[in-house]
Amino acid sequence: MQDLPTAVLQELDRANELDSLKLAEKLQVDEQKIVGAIKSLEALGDVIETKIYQVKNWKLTAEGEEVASAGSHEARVFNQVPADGIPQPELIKKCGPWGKVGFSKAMSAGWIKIDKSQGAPVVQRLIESITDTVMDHIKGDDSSIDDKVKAEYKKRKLAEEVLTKHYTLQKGANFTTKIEKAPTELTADMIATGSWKTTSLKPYNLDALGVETGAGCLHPLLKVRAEYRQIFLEMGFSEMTTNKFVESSFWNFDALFQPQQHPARDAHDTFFISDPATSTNFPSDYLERVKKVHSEGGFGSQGYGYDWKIDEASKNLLRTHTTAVSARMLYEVAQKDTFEPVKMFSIDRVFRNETLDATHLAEFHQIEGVVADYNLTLGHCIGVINTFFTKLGIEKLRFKPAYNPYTEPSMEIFSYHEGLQKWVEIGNSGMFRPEMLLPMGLPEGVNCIGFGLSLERPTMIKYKIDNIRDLVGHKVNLDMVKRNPLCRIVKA
Ligand code: FB9
Repeated sequence: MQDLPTAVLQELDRANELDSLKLAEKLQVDEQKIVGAIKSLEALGDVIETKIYQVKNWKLTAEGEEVASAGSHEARVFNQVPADGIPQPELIKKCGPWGKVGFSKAMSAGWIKIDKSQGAPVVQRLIESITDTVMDHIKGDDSSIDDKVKAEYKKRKLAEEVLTKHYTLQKGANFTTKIEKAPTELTADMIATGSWKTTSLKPYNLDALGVETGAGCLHPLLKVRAEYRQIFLEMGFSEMTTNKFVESSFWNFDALFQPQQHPARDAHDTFFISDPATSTNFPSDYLERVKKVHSEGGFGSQGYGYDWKIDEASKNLLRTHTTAVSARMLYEVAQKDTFEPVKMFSIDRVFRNETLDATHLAEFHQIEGVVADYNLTLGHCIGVINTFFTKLGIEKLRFKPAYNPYTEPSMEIFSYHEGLQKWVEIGNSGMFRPEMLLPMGLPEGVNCIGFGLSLERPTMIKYKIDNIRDLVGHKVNLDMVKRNPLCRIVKA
């Protein structure tokens, strides 16, 4: 069985001129296959000459097919009206989804009328019988339909005019019925025998798209995370280990001097774990110092003066911030024989039982930077944050006093958004309290600054995504993940 391109050439050799539609009928193949063969012959260069022409075809829609088989909507309504009439509500109930259109068309055609002389509306026939011209037209040859009538049927979505492309073929300057597949590569044999001198290699098709790799793709969040991670690394920060999504209330709250009555520790804001519900393995001496600083004070603090309970601190939860990881890491630093300054960062998922909306889910990725050293001040905190955001291309920052349970002073970070022409909050920061640092065992005089922001907010801005559900979750369009551009952050 010869291949289709060869069959086309032989037909052309006989006929001198061909039409793709007629040829498809003659060879009993789908016209698209003929078009494919024509394209491959065109690529051989001047074997054939082609011209494209368009044909407007009258094509019935699904509703048009239904009219062709069951009659027009108006005819079907008319046929439901008996000679002695029918109450209008009964007629509507008897008709299908086509009843409304059919009723109005039958009324405007003068086939039926509504008789209210007896009170309730009754539909009566105005003529004995009808001719269903619409069905005849739809079933028949469209060339007999007047353009105005065609426009009406298109408006009623019974049919549409579809443009189809077809080809006429003629013999080209290099016409031949024998296709020698042009070789696609230069072989050692060609070079050795010299046959390359007389062989015409198949020209490169530089317009051909590459074969799509089935490789995986990085989610936009992970692209932005990589850029932020790079900025921290450039600033000499090392990454904290953040693989514990389940954390104890002790490390998530108590170690941060967040009192046990704090509203954030309520189930309305925090996801508590039922199994395992509690943790019990805490450094006992450290735990006692935390208990004391909460209940009695110490380290220069008056404390909160409440009865601190181990049961509360033992409750397991999904960490509400990566500051829980910072607490663990700072405690590790404090256990070393001699204190060495550290710069640490984390970027990972945190979970909050919050009200969901277009930009907030019950989880997000927190970005956090922490620096611990002797004699750090709020000025250092502002300086580190300025450096971090300047590397992101954001220079106009403002700091506004704020409150966090574990930092004092605390500051919200604002940046001027040129597009919105206003200051927008881009993060939070502060100096960790001595009630947090000293019970850990960090030396007097060691201060610790911290700042944080989310990963989702900058990612949504970067990729112009308005609804967080288009970025994360089960409804995400995977094509977005596949096709979104590289994340290149302007680094200062
Ligand atoms: O990310 C936030 N906003 C933001 C960040 C970046 C951005 O664009 C990039 C610069 C180009 C645009 C916006 N925010 C913090 C501010 C708001 O979006 C806020 O509505 C949402 N916040 C989250 C928490 O909300 C419940 C963002 C998240 C957040 C808030 C605070 C911290 C971390 C994340 C913190 C902290 C902290 C403080 C002191 C010490 C250590 C950590």
